[in-house]
Parts: sequence; C-alpha cells; structure tokens
Amino acid sequence: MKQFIFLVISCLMIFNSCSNTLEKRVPQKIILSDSDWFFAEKDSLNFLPANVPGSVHMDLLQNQLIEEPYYRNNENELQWIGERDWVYKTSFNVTQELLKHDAVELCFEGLDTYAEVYLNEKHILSADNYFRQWQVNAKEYLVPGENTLQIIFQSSVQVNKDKRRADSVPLFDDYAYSRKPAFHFGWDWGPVFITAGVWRPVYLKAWSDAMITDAHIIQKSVNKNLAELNASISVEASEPLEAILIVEVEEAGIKEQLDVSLTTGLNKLACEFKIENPELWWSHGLGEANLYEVKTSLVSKSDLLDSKETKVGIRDIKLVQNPDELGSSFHFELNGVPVFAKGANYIPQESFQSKVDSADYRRVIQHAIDANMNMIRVWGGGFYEEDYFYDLCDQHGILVWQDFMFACSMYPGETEYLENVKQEAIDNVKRLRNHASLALWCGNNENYIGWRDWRWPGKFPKEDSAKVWNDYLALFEELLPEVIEEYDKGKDYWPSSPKYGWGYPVNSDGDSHLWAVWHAQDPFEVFLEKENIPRFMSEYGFQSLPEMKTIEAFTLPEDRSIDSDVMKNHQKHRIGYPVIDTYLKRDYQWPKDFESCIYISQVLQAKGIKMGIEAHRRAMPFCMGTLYWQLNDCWPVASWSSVDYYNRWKALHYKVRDAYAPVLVSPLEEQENINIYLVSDEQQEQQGQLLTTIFDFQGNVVWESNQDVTVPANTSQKVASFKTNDMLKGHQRNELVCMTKVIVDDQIIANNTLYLESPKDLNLKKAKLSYQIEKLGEDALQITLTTAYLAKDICLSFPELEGFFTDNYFDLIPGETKQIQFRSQALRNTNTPTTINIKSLVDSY
Ligand code: BMA
Repeated sequence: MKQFIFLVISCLMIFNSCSNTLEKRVPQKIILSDSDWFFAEKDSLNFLPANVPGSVHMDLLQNQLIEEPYYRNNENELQWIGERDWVYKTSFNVTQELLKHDAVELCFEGLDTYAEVYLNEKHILSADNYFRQWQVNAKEYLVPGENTLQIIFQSSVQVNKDKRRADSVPLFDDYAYSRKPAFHFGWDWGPVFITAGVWRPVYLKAWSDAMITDAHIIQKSVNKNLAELNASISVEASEPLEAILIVEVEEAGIKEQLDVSLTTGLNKLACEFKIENPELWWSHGLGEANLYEVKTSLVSKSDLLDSKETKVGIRDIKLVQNPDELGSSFHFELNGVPVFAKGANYIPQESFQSKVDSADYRRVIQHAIDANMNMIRVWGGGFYEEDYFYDLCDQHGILVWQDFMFACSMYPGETEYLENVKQEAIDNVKRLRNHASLALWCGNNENYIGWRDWRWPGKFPKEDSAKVWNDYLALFEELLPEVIEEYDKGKDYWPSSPKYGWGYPVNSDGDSHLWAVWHAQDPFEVFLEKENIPRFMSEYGFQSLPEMKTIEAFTLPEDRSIDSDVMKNHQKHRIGYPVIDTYLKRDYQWPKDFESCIYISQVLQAKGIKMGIEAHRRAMPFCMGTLYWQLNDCWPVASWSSVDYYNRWKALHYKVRDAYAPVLVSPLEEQENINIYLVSDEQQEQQGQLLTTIFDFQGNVVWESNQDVTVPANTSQKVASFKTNDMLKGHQRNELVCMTKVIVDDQIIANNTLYLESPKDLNLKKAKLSYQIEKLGEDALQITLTTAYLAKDICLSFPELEGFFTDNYFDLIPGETKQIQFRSQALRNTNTPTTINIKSLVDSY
C-alpha cells in the first residue's frame, strides 16, 4: 500500500510545484490517509490509533489487542471481529484557500464494505461495495479549520445474513450478497477473516475551472507500420471555458493540439493521432514490452489546468475462436502472432491487503517472469488488483486474464444489486482498460459450470431455479458484456471460466478447468488422455506443503505433524491431506517423518503438474494455453501454490520454469515406443542436435542416439520415435533413466528426463554426493555437486540461511557436474558456510 501513498504524495508535490504560478487553477490533492485516524468498536468510546489504508484486524493487532492472525489457530479466536460494527474517525484541517476552489471532492478509492460516512457529523455517503470508488462533493460540508470525518462500518457477516433472510429465493452462499472479496469468507486455501476499514487511500480533491477525469487511449488499428490511436478524454468543467487539449507522445515526436469549448459538467473530447512504425508491445518471450508515455494536458490561455500521463503499449490483442475441423480454436493472438499462454492463476497476496507493498508486487511478478510465464489469471474470488500490479504486467509483458469478481456461486439479480455491480464494473474497466497487459475480461469463476454440471439447480425449488438462472444471464450475458462494449469496446469478454470441466469426450472449444486430478483423485496420467486436453486449460493443480521454515513461522514444535490441530487448520481443503496421501501412496514410498512428508508432497506436486504442462504444450496448436492453479498464497498454508506465502519456491516452481522454457523437449513413453516431442514458442525455426541417452544409475550409457533436428517455430512436433525394447538392452526398467537434450550452436537449449517406472519402484540407493562451496561475490555462493549414484529430486538447503537456490529439486547422474548458485543478502554478515544439507528421494523413507 505504501507505494500508492508515495504516488499520491508525489502527485501532490507536482501539483504544489506548479501551484506557485498557477495557484488556483491546478487540481490539488489532500491525502487524508496521512492524518491521525482512530478506531473503536461501535458504541464503545474507547478510540485507539488506526492506520488508513488498513483494516480493523491490523489495527487491533497494532494496538496489541489480538494475537498475530496467521499464527497457529488464532484465526479461530478472531471471528468475533467480523461480526461486530466498527467506527473509524479522523480530523483534518482545511484552508480558506482550498475552499476557494470551484469544487472540493472527498474521494475514497476503497471502502470495506458497508460504510456510512459522516463529514462534520452530516451523513454524506452510504457505501456498499468494496470494489468501487466513491466520490462526494464535499465543499458544502467543509469548513475552514478543523473538520471531522467519521465512518461507521457495519458487519458484512450480519448484512449478508440479513439479506439472505430477506431474499425471496435465498442463495446458497452468504458471501454472494455482498460485493466484497469472496475469499475473505474463507476458501479452500484461505482463512476466514472478515475485514472492515478504509482499504485504499482517501483524499480531498480540489479543482477549479476544469479537471481531466479520464484519459482513454483507444487503439483503433495497429500493425507494425502504423498505429491509429484516439485519446478519448473526459473533462469536468465548472463553467463554460475555451481551452486547448494537448496530446503528446514524446518518444514518437507527436504533439497534437485541439481547441475545445468546454461546457459546464462532463465534456467528452477526442484527439486522433498516428504513430508510424510503432515499437509494438510484446508478451514475455515474444519480444520487448515496449511502452509509450501519452501525456494529455488541458490548457486555458497560458495556464495549465490539468495533465495526465498514461503508459500505453501499442499492440493488437484478441481471443481467436475460429471454427476448425476439431471445433473452435481458443487462443490469444498478439500482433498477429498466436501466443501459447503459459502461466498460473493468481490470488490476493494477503488476507489483509494493507500488508502488501510495492516490493511484494515486484516479487510476485518476478516469480512469474522467472518461470517463463507470459500470462496470469486474476481469479474472481479476490479483487481487481492495484494499478501497480498491472503496471508491472505491462512492463514485463505478462498478459492478464481478468475475471470480474464473482466465484463459485450464484448471485442476486435484483435491480439494486445489478446497478451496484454495473458501477463496480464501470469503475474497474475504466481504471484498467489502458493497460497493454489486459488481454481478456471474464465474467466469473465456475458459476456456469457449477450450474450446469454440479447440480446447483437442484438446490432450489424448480420455479426458483429458473429465476436464479435468469439472474445469472442478466449479469453475465447482458450487463457485463454491455459494460465492456461501452467502456472497452473491442476487448474480448468470456462469460465464465471454464466452459468445460472434465468428463467431456472432446473439449473442442473454450477453456477447461480439469480437476479430475485432485478433486476426483484420478491419477496424474489422466492429464495425458486426449479427452482431457482442452483448447485452453485455465485451471488444474495439486497441493503440497510449504517448506519447514514456513511451517516453523506459524507453529510451535509440538504442532509440527500433519494431524496436529494447527496443521489441520492451515489446510483448508476438506480432505486435503488424505488426497495428498492417496497420490503419495501411488507413486512414492511412505515418508519416514514430517520433514520428509513436506519434501515428498512438493516433489509429488511438481511431478504431477509438470506432466500436465508438458501434455498441454505437446498438444499445441490444438491446445493454446495452460494456467495452473495457483501461483501464490495469501497466508502460510498447505495449498496448490508453486510459491509459498514467504516467497519460497516450492519444487513445482522450479519445474514450471523448465517446463515453460521457450523450447521444451518432452520424452514420452507411448505403447512400445519412447517418442520425443519438441515444442517451441520461438518465432524462428532452429536447427540443432537431439541427444537421447539411456543411462543406468551408475551413469553408464546403455543406449544413445544423436541426430540432427529441426526445432519448429511456434508449434509442437514429434521429432523422434525409438523402440523402447531396443533402448533397454536387457536392463531392468527400474534402473534406467532416459535423458534428452537439444543443442543449438553448442548451447543446450532444452533438456528433460524420463523414468520408465514410478519413483517408488526405482532401484535407488543412498547416493554419495560430493560438493564444494565457494563464495561468489558478496552475496552469493557457488555450489558444485557430483554423485557416485543417481540422486533423484535433490533438495539443497542451508538451515540457518535464508536465500535462493538458482536450481533445486533436480536429478544428478554420475559423470555429470552440477553448478548452482545460492543468493542471500545474509552472506554479507556471515562466514561462508562449509556444509550444506542435501537430501534426495532415497533419504525420505
Ligand atoms: C478452483 C478455483 C478455486 C479453488 C481451486 C482449488 O475451482 O477456482 O475456487 O480454490 O479450484 O479447489
């Protein structure tokens, strides 16, 4: 949150520096988040210091009235907070000067959620939507000198209950009644913390004459020779005024000027301009994410009235659904190039959003970049993310699949509710539509499939179920697409993710969430079945435990076993641990202790999801996207994430990085053969060598092949097929490994490993690993490893040192030397460690 305050303050500084010459004219912002805030339970007079932006939970914690919410089972003790009403108040000074402006607005960027706002004891606003921005003309209520602001937050739990009780057709989830992040009410990876408070900045905005309220940079047509753009500018004027609108794009040498006659109220201005030979915006892996800065200024005579800067990536993005012989395609096309989407589903980073700062945003996007992703899905049970999140996606070429905030439920359809949603959609579409990264608007998460496949209609009497379905249609098939049509015309809208679950013979169009793995407990191998490979896989996943250091942070030693109450509470899926056990027993030996259990759960998760990713990529161009569930966590928990709450990469994230590499070599045993597939997201075909070797576990070559190979551009191809029996040369399958490498210009551009038996049946032995540790600069170590026997899923750690291994959870074969770096700031203040913890699969049972 800090960066937003910083941003607003810097805007203020810019305004102030101009205001020496243009005193009355330029808009001013007075940040009220900076003043002293106090909070209390409603009807108590015990006001205590509070933080804005923030939440009641964090304020109670800061005042030492509650324990750390994520620790042990504290969640259970804190449910009372969400059931009570809370009051926030502040006072602030307003100058005579400020009140001389034509308008003074009180702006809330986010209120959580049912809020009655009083300015100098006058009721000025009733808010009822977490996702909306609220503005009130405050001038008539403000006085020179001290002013008071008081906000009463009603318990969302109570409001939901009341609304459900009063509903003629009560819906099955209370949370559906409020426009508040669904995950606050608990999810299968998230705790129940029903927050209240001022969750985004609040400020006064004072302006005279005219103010730019919005700059929408519409990309009318884009190709590599020419971009035709339209700056659609909204200006609020307090009186009729002659002015000049200036649109500048310095990098492109553009400066357009337009004389405009403003009328009182809202004015819609348009300024068309062209950029020749634009530097296009590309997603990660395809090219540079070029951005232009478009500056819009409004000038009257020689005075600057207002200005706005917007970063624009020039690109043509669309979702292509063309009929073909197998159904209909479902892929994103960027500047005419079909993009295979590689990414993950993203959830909010915290249960308490005020804990998230700009460094957290940079970190999470960096995890995506480091794992070769080019798309993130912002899932519909959280919230429309901060501007900074999308700025980072713009800068780094991460496409965003953006859900509207509806998940796993049916929602009301009353006029008042729909009007509230409409305003929410307008607020957020207008806020986000300029972002180059924004690729798709999606109506909801799993509401449609729930209704169609999960027997939701049966939850209602027949006549009522018709109403609930009609309400669905009104919201997702009418209201939301209409908002997109009006406010972000041309951007694609997809009513619900997914179109298909599993169990469909051929998913020949749309997207799919495949939960046969995990929820139906089918083996990972179902990922390989043709009927389970959709056009676009927008969800699939498998859980694991976070690493021991993460668990230590929320437990006492006596909690550190799977069946402790604390570990059970940090597992939110009903049968989470038993499901992990089921899969574990299929493929692994039973772990000997809790630490081994953590380790195996990660290795297992990585194995399964890697299988899925490779199957999806091999199926290119039939399948054109894979977004696994889920990238991150909102608290320390056992979950489907690949990076845990403390930013520690699980085994999965390393495997994802490899499986999402631009070129993938994927060996697969199919019937009698081992087939080698090459998948490339590169735009150029490449020539190289394909090396396929069968080793025994002592590192002896049993069989090998070296052939010239063409790495195809932007597609998948089977490039070799070998008879398995010929390759084994009479050896046992459980003591062999097949390693494949692709070499282009003496560089290994892809490699991969295939075992012929399940890990539990492999003839593994205690591996003798040798290592050397050397210091590399101030804050890195180089670790060199060799082994005398095949070591599988090697996990390195320094128990006392926090840091990042450039590779981990890898296999090592005799004859190979592996070099890894370990990066840690802590190395600046410690001696170079001489020992390192190394374990591999064989050590876990
Ligand atoms: C999908 C998601 C989430 C959920 C996940 C794991 O259905 O949309 O609702 O957390 O599965 O169960």
